[in-house]
Amino acid sequence: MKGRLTIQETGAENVRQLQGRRVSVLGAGRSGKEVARLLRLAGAQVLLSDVRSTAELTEALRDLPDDVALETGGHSERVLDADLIVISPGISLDIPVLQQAQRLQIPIAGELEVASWFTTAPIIAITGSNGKTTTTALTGEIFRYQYADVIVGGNIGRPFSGELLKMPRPVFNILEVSSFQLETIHTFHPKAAVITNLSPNHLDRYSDFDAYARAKLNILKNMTPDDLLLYNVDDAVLGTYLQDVRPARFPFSLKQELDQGAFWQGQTIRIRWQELDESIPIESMRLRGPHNRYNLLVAAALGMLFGVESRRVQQVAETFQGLPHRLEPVGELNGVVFVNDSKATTVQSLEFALQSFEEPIVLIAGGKDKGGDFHALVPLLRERVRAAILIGQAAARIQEAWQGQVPVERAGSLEDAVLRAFQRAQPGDVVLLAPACSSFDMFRDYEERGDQFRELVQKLPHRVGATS
Ligand code: UMA
Ligand code: ADP
Repeated sequence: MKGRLTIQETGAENVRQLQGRRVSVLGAGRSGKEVARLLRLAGAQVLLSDVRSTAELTEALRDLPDDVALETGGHSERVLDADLIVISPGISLDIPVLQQAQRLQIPIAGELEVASWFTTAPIIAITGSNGKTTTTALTGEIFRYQYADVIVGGNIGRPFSGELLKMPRPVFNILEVSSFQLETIHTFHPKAAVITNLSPNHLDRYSDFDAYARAKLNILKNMTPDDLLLYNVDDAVLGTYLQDVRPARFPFSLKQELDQGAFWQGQTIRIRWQELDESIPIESMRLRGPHNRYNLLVAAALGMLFGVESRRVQQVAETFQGLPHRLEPVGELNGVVFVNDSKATTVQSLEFALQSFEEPIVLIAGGKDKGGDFHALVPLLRERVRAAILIGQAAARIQEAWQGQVPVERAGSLEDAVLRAFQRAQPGDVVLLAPACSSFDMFRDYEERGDQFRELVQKLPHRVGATS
């Protein structure tokens, strides 16, 4: 028997150590399955353990390799019979079996950490409370125009492990990383890190905002002065957490011109960094809203810093249509436009969504409460929102915050909410689904919520007996 793995500084050493070692992987979702494969490839003996029953997991485990042992219906003591435990991001270090593992001093690493052992190509890691996925996707598009083998993965929905299995020798790794993933890194070392912004999120998992912010800032853990931190200098809260950081600081802003950093000058993106001084005119940008000006700015800055030609940025700005569930137009009926922003799961993202339209908005919000401050939005709501229709567990708390400021009503289901919103709307209005909450009280995830919204909008003409 080889004994416990001691995590070393270099990925190659860690990969070498995996040969013949017993590794328990917790969570048989997307991350767990892919990292199990990667571990097998490195010669580890893998046990994959999940709290869900075999029946529930049948579909998920269809293509699991035979030589991965499986435990379902809970994490037993078997998990502790390991030289390393690898966990999925959705699993908290506080669960009993992991507390026991910590007492027994069994090393624990997240999927992101383990995947990073398998590549020496530069990592560009993008985190923040909002805009991670869009910024990652835009950056990926810009890099892919120029470089053939670019991984775009991570929290974006494609585990890093799985992407490395498909592309073992990338030129760049562009990763969206979440606070959950950053809790369990040891050697994960980005060449460039982005923090898009910092506002309350996931307060159902963290004890307070500070704990959440600290998890995000763990992205800096192994970074050195040779690395770059791109950060939103307009975000005062973020600024308070960046007083003493090791990597070189690269600010970006929508509000001020910077001697060093990236900013907008009218319709031109300007990037200044050491000898680099690049102006990129953006004649038309398909993505709407001020938040997307941030997202493109960051993606452009990364492109310029890593040798992409500026015309690639222009091409992407003109063609990138955005991702599903992020300000996605899903239909129009009697002059009312319906927009699906199901991924707006925080108060801050709702704020940006409201700022993205000139037209009056009938808002559908609510869902599983993540502890956001709904009072903060009142001035903007009064300015932009004709009526708010509330759904889900958080409805009562939101109603309390908004009552008397804008017309508010409650709906028993999303279907009911769509109908009520349409009845409230006037031609020229936007019906916006931007929940400012997660979806898990009524849906599997934000995607299911957005998909149902799209379908309900498509069926609406039949329900109201109108023609579109
Ligand atoms: N499970 C256990 N034990 C537990 C808890 C869960 O076995 O105590 C099992 C579940 O039964 C399930 C599996 O763990 O089978 C799920 O693991 P997971 O929740 O980590 O889900 P994955 O499918 O691996 O997806 C994860 C990310 N999920 C979370 O962080 C919750 C995905 O981000 C990410 O896209 C994917 O890895 C690839 O990297 C989703 C997300 O909501 C989209 N992220 C949050 C966000 O963006 O705000 C952070
Ligand atoms: P994340 O991956 O961080 O959740 P997304 O790119 O998926 O971010 O966008 C989620 C929602 O957040 C969008 O629907 C939009 O309303 C909002 N959003 C996008 N970019 C930003 C940004 N830079 N700042 C604030 N809110 C944003």
